[in-house]
Amino acid sequence: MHSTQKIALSEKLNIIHVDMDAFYASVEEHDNPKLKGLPVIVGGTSNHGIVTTANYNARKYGVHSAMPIFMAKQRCPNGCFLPVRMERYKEVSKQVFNILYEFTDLVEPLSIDEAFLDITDVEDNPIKIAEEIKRKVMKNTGLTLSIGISYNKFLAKLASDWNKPNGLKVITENMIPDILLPLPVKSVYGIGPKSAKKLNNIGIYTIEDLMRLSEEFLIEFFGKAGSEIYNRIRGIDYRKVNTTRERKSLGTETTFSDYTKDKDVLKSYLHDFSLELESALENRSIQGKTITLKIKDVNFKTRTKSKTLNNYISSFDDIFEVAVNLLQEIEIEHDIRLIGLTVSNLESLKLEQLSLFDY
Ligand code: TTP
Ligand code: MG
Repeated sequence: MHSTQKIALSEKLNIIHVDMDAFYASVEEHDNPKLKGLPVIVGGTSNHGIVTTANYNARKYGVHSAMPIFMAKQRCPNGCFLPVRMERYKEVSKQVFNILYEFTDLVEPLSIDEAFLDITDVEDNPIKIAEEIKRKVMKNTGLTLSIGISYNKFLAKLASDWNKPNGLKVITENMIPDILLPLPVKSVYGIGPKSAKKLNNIGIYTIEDLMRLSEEFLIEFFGKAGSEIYNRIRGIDYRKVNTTRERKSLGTETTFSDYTKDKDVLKSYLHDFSLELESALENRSIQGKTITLKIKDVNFKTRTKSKTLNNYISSFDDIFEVAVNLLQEIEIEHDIRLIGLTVSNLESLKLEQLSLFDY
């Protein structure tokens, strides 16, 4: 599928939408391989609960999110009904988001298993990026996800939903009519089930029907959102990817006025850098796992040495200790004109905000 989707270089396919497949159920299947191949329904064993999600096998029986458990049991009596293990899903979610942040800082989390990425500044081909995300997520978590690529949020999200599970779909501008026109009105972001019903009542079922309506009519019908909907069904969506984290690394460096190869002098710079980095990390509520020392000698030869730790650090003591060890390991032949220290592989403590999306 991927190779046949040739994309013209001129087209800016800069938005990616990712969404984990049957997320809670897939985590359960992965953690307990005995569940493989069986219909798995997460939401508890009590008849009073509701289904959070069902794996694709259980969906064949008509089980879906938000359905009462008793009904799911009627439809799928042989299903494996499991309790919700939120802490575990959050942990996996964090692993996934950390992978996304390796590609760009421009990540907008939408829920525990879903995000937009703006890849405008990432050099690789968008399909390569998507394949790499899939590969890394599989490697680190054992799970699959679906990815949509396009030039705005609406279309990227539509694309990720296109061939779930484990999908990868690109929507380019020339595909717009074929893809959009037959869709039911409810697939337009901004048209909820109530509005969809109202539209159906006046004989509007598909985007093609919706296209016949004037912008004025849509504004009257939807209020302020009418204009956006008018544009959206024509493939226009100006919404930006709203990031929760600004950067991928934090670093600081200095060029000396007096070149030196005295390690004690260099160490005193690392001391100050470590202090600076500690407060920069604290201000941004982030911590890092990788420390990189950079030196440039009088011949402009640059060398870097990095250490990636098993756990995240943010304190002066920890950063300084790693920095000094790196300095000991690096061989210095000539005088140094520049020294720098960077923390990367950052994790936002703000990712805890994902709990906002708990259901
Ligand atoms: P979704 O991404 O909507 O669903 P999904 O990942 O289970 O399945 P797919 O994307 O392949 O269609 O939601 C992500 C998780 O959020 C889901 O695994 C469970 C939870 N959730 C609820 O708890 N209640 C709900 O009503 C929905 C829709 C999801
Ligand atoms: Mg999902």
